Amino acid sequence: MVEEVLAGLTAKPKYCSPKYLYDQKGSELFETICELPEYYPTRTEEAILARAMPEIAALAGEDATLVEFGSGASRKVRLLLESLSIQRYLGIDISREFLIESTRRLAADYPWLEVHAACADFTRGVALPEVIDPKRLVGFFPGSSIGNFTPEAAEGFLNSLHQLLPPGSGLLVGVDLVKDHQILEAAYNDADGVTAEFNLNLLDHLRRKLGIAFHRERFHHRAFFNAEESRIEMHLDSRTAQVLQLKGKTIRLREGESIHTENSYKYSVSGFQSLAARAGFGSRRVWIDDQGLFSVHYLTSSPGMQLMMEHQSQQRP
Ligand code: AVJ
Repeated sequence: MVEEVLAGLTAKPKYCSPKYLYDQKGSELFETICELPEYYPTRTEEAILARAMPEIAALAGEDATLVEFGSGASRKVRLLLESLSIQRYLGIDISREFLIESTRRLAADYPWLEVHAACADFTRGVALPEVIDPKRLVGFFPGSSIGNFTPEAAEGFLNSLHQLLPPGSGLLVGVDLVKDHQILEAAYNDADGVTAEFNLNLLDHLRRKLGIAFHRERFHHRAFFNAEESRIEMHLDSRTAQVLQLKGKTIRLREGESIHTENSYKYSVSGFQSLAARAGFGSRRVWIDDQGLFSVHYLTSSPGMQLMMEHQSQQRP
């Protein structure tokens, strides 16, 4: 963690991985963000999932293992567990206490469900714990968390999932869509300042974990849509010139200099489908809300096979 953070804070321009937003407090703040009126992704995705559930259940089939990447509070997965014939669930998250708490709750609420939890940073690659017999998996990657990766890294991540998922497996991914810039920017600059607090909490997290003496009032939250890159950028801007110390290294910030803390890429439906295709996935089905705010994709491995089957069925009289 020291090496990674130090590399980011001494780079030009400065950055810090968004995963450091998610300590216990950060995970809680994110849950609050999900309920904000400006933050449309969560409720929109939940509505899409609820409406698509019969179809998702049909696509997922019987006795697959459900694997959730970045499970957080494991709220959305409840929608799946209610409707799918799933006996086994694995939640993967970087925030340990949060993961344990939420998977415990799942286990209590669904007594028939075999629940596993893996505390891991899946951005560094994915492997499954040995208890998971990977016959057929349904991956669940909701919330447009995939938007935190650059498109290149997203492709790489999907590719590693593609190699992990045995044939017949599926991947259900939530992807936020490009839209009116005002709607996008409002979602990351809420009136109550919860997103600002979420961003600034990263400093508290680094202080606690690494002992960097941050004065959080010397920073402020800034988020905007970068149209060229099709992404929301979140930054912590330094209000003053300041010097920080980390493990004997000096980090200098100019007045107005920023630490780039998060990217949240926004895609078009076809843009995301071609990215998935480059990673080896076929797009089986996509659902979008009426206002075109958010998309949920059901991807399957072996797209070649898929195309062949569709072709054959078209040939039949
Ligand atoms: C969890 C990464 C999908 O990018 O919208 C919310 C995180 N950051 N508000 C997003 C986030 C600021 C969120 N993701």
